[in-house]
Amino acid sequence: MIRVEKIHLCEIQLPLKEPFRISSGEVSMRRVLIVKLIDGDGTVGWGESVAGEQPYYSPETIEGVWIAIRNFIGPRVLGRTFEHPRDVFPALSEDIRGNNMAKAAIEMASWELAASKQSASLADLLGGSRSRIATGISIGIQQSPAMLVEKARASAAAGYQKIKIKIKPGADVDYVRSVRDALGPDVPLMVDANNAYSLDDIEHLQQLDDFDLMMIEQPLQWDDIVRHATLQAAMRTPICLDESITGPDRAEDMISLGAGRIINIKPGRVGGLTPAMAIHDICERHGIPVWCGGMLESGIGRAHNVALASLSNFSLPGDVSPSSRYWERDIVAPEWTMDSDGFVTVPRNKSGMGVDIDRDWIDELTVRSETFGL
Ligand code: OSB
Ligand code: MG
Repeated sequence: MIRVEKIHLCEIQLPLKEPFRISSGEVSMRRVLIVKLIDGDGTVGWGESVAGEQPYYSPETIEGVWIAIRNFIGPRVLGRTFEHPRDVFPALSEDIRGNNMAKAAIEMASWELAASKQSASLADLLGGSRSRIATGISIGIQQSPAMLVEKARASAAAGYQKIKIKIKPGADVDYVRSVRDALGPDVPLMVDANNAYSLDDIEHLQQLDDFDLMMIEQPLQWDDIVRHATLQAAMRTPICLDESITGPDRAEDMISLGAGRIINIKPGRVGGLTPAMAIHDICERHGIPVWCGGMLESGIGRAHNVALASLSNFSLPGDVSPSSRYWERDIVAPEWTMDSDGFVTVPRNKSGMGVDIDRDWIDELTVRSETFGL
């Protein structure tokens, strides 16, 4: 049972080791909204919002999420008793449209709080069975095929089990061919276009079928399902949807329309862990493999992703790279690490998310904060 009495928000600014470029923009300073929920008995629950600074991935932004939590989402949980954290998402969603990233930050922190309260690991509370998560890397758009090849080669050598290449028109077929030629046929490769194409590009995209890619992620519009079905019918490479899958209904739409064969589940995009698990279950019933995506999360969001990815149908490597891939110093201890076989271990012997918060470091990184409560 949980009953939140206080919500603390803070924005931290974490510099990325190197800028991350996707088709819709670049980020070098990650502005992260951290949520701390405080229960009536003093237990805390941690979460983070995946919203970016600009609405270049989804309509939400860090500023908007802050306001949505303060004005609409926060008041739905404050002072209210929930028997189980699975009851939080329905309470946040009743009559509140969209705002998935704002909902997710509070929803995920509620699960973390509940896990801590019952001295269970978050992975155990979610019912995940894996002890370690197969890990892939997402490589941003590089200036030349040669630079991409260098990054991809280093990633394969580090043990990553999947290499995802960000693409856009002008940095696609030649770039992917260079990597495939350099790394050979056995390295698992995929691409992510973040909406950079339209159905006018069908013939161009068909060239990617030559490279034996695991999948092409979200080639068309961020909210499109129907056109992806047309594209999937014209391509051998499986389409994986990311941006378009905003909830369980969209997953069903993808499956029934044949708009894709794989889903990238990000709990932060779909409103939290409860809807993420619902999507997982739908896909499992339909034989659709899923994997856990990433949004350049700090160690807090990463903890949630790792716990979620321990569920059975997360059968493909996730974008859950270790802390050192992103940050000089993460905000959790121990930091997230990956072994040389490309696995991240699911923490089980600690209650809650399985890592400690480096509060001093968070305080140093904080640029603004706000507490509200009963
Ligand atoms: O499309 O998966 C994406 C990062 C920011 C916005 C969108 C995406 C990404 C990534 C990063 O691919 C994956 C990671 O966190 O390592
Ligand atoms: Mg993506």
